[in-house]
Amino acid sequence: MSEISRRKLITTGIAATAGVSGLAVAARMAERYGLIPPDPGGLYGPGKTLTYAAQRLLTQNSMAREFSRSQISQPPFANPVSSRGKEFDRLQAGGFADWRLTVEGMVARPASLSLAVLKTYPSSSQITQLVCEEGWSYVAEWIGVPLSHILERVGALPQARFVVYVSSQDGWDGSIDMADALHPQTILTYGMNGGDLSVGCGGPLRMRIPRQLGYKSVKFINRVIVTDNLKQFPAEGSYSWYAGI
Ligand SMILES: Nc1nc2c(c(=O)[nH]1)N[C@H]1C(S)=C(S)[C@@H](COP(=O)(O)O)O[C@H]1N2
Ligand SMILES: [Mo]
Repeated sequence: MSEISRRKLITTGIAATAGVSGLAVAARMAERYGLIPPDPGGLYGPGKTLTYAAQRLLTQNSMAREFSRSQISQPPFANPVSSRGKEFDRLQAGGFADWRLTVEGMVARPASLSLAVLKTYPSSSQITQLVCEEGWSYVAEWIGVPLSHILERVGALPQARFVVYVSSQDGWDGSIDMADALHPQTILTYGMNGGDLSVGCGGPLRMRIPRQLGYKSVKFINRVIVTDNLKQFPAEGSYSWYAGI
């Protein structure tokens, strides 16, 4: 589906549902409220475009459900992880003292942050459910730094539209738009269920985005890139780029 026809789909929809007279007004609304999803894989069909637009209109500021401590899954589910390579093993052997998170791209002050530094920033915790697209889920408590805090510290530029996060250990990357990047429940987690985030659960640092499916919560992240487009950043495997729940 071309960019033009995706735009037309949304603007026609807005004009019809909101009773907006004139497609030009609807087009301005779609632009203002960021309703046209990016098209990293070149395959963003009408269904997905409408899902994204509807979610953005209805749930821009909504919160993912939080659970009570007694609802935490026991024992916490963790997927087995394949080898993460020699460099990761070296960092792990050193207790991740040499590990760094780099923050780069459309930012005023690129940064390279140790775990110790991340832990001095304001922290946020959440008891939320991780939902895999394959049909299983678990509830856990995660603690970390809100991504919004990092973006503020490095001075994300106003033209920025997306945040890409990279797991150099196994090549599983993710990206989100600014609405999700700035959302208070989007956190870079270093702790889980009262302890450090184990390597088995994605340590030393894992993105947690409870408003989207589990595959957007990328484990072992060590690079964050702020950008205004996703052209060089393909979506997660064959999965849909936007996975709102
Ligand atoms: N780096 C990395 N992150 C990843 C994955 C992966 O294979 N590698 N799998 C994703 C998928 S599909 C899901 S459902 C969750 C699983 O999280 P868990 O291992 O805590 O159960 O992690 C996501 N994050
Ligand atoms: Mo998954």
